[in-house]
Amino acid sequence: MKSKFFFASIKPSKNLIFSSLSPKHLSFFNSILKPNELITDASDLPRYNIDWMDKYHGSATLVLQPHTVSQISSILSYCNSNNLPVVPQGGNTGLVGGGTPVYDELILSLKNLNKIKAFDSNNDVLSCEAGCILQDLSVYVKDFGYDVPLDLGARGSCFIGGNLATNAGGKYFIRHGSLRGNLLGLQVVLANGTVLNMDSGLRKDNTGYDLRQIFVGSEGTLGIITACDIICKKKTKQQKLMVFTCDSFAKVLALHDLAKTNLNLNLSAFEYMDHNAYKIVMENIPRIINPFPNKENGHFVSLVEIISNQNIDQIIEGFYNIIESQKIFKDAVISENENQFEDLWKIRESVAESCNKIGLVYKYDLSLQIDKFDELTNVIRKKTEGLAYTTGYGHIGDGNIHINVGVFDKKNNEIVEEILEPFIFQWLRERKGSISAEHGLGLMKGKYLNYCKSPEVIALMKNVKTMLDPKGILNPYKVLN
Ligand code: FAD
Ligand code: 2HG
Ligand code: ZN
Repeated sequence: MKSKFFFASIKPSKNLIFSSLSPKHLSFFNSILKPNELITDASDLPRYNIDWMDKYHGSATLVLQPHTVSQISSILSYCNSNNLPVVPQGGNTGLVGGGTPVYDELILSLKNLNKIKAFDSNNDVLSCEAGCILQDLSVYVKDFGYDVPLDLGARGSCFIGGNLATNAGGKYFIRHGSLRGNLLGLQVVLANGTVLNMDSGLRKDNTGYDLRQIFVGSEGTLGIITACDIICKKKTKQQKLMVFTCDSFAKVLALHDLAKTNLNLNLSAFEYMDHNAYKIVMENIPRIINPFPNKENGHFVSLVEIISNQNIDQIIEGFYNIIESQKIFKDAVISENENQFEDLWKIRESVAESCNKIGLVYKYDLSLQIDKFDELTNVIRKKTEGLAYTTGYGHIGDGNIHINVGVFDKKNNEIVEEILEPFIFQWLRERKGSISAEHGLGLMKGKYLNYCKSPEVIALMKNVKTMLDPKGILNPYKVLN
């Protein structure tokens, strides 16, 4: 019989070829790790076993926190020989249940592989270990006058290895493109302990298959990412954020179009929040100042970041005049200094945290034609009326919407999940969308992979998995479940 989570989803059945941790296994790990590299104390385990949303709960009794690649290689080689399943974990900020165990798989935390190795300003390349916190990398390259090609709300906790393992998107996709596109070198440890160094350090290197890329976005199911080389870009001298309210979603789309046409390479980010997303932030995050305190219901908020090395005010003025003459927006604010820039961004970045205050949140991170964003949000809102609070927000410039459905009363979690799944994935399939734009599949969406990949593609994915991890010890039950 299948067991259940404390919320509705059915757990995949336990794979019976896996061993459970025994004193013999523990003594092996003790022989290759120092005492402070193993966590077994019951009071320390929950923060590794429970995800950021408090939605996915594992029951690992051992967390390993090695400092070196050779320790990771020995750990994996041993786990592979002894059928011990392993969940790689970065900052544990993932939103699809990928970084926590489903049963008692052991957790391999990358937190001690946190050395920044070098920044090469001739080639614009940052070299670091996988456990570096994204924000630390950003601060480090800033001193050289550079930006890392990725930024997201979890920057203070997520690790670059986790970002690569999920191919995280974030707010600067328009400006920098994908993280995988900015990857130069990668070091990976395979399930059998083999260390792969794929770090030629060269910008151009067409020597056969690009094996680095199968590990990017593989969510810990094909190998453990231990180090990387990332291409960074020179900082632009000036940046400002314009925030607009619009009285219809059609006007948000018109604003987006005008921003692309008139700002061109000066457009760095374009994000939006519907009224519910804006409202829940204002009600739940006291440190945030509302720039539009008197707004009536029903408005949409767009954030437009502009960058330039010269005359940013002139660029902004030109753009503002065009959209004002076309009556695209109702109200607007423009950041005047670094603090205001950050405070305004904070509004958008606080939606996820605010939704957590409602109750259990069902998160849908979707790629879809942008003109369908609000339609889908309204369909979901109507279907769950009275049971949940629905927000629509996200990365308009990337065609990526986030719909968060926060259930008011936990007794209705199961009902809401049944209303939404697979309905939402079917709705997307009919419109050729993707069930995961940037968060990955994890435990949550592996079972719906066939909604956007053909049987032939899924079969090849399974073959790749079997070739690299024949016993399936790496992050079992995730992605291909
Ligand atoms: P974890 O959560 O620890 O792990 C994520 C997955 O990667 C798991 O499957 C894990 O097994 C695997 N993994 C981790 N490290 C490794 C490794 N070294 N080798 C192999 N596998 C590994 N995501 C976005 O894309 N865009 C956003 O804008 C965004 N904003 C967010 C805002 C908030 C407030 C929060 C809480 C999350 C947000 N996320 C966003 C989701 C999350 O931050 C990203 O998915 C992030 O990349 C996860 O990194 P992590 O280090 O926390 O990984
Ligand atoms: C964002 O863009 C993140 O804010 C989180 O990707 C989205 O919580 C979510 O659904
Ligand atoms: Zn996002």
